[in-house]
Amino acid sequence: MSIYVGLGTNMGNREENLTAALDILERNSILKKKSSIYETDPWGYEEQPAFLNQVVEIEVNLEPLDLLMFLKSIEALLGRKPTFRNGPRTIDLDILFYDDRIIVEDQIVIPHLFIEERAFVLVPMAEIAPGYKHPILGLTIAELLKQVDSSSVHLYNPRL
Ligand code: PH2
Ligand code: MG
Ligand code: MG
Repeated sequence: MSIYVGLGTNMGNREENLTAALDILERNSILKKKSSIYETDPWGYEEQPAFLNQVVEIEVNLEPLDLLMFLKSIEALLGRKPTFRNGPRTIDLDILFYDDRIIVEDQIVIPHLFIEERAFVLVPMAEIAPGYKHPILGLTIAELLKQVDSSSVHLYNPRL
């Protein structure tokens, strides 16, 4: 089983948001791999603070839609308020991939949209799963990463 979840945050104490989300995730699933934390320029809507992004691999006994509901409940618990598409958020938890499943429904789209354009997803995911093949595009994460500009994604070191 290979489920990849992307985490993003650019409001409040960003590090604490990641830690709190991973704590809850860890208590309800098996956390198999965890990327480093990256600080990334906002993508899609640029007039907002920089994000921290991370990707984890989990194992969990939930079907995609149930996993989505669970992730949304974590977002709500951590105080996420609705904003707008690509807008600022306390914490965002996205199912990037669920094994090699392809799901396109009103409530859920897997693989997550635009992964191939988002260095803030590809860089952290390449750290933990470079060989994972995108089930629609047929290219690995490492191959997709080569095709994007990742200059706006920096390893995060809070002591700098
Ligand atoms: N999430 C978005 C839109 N833009 N940009 C960065 N750098 N990181 C994100 O997590 C992010 C974004 C929508 O979820
Ligand atoms: Mg998102
Ligand atoms: Mg989301």
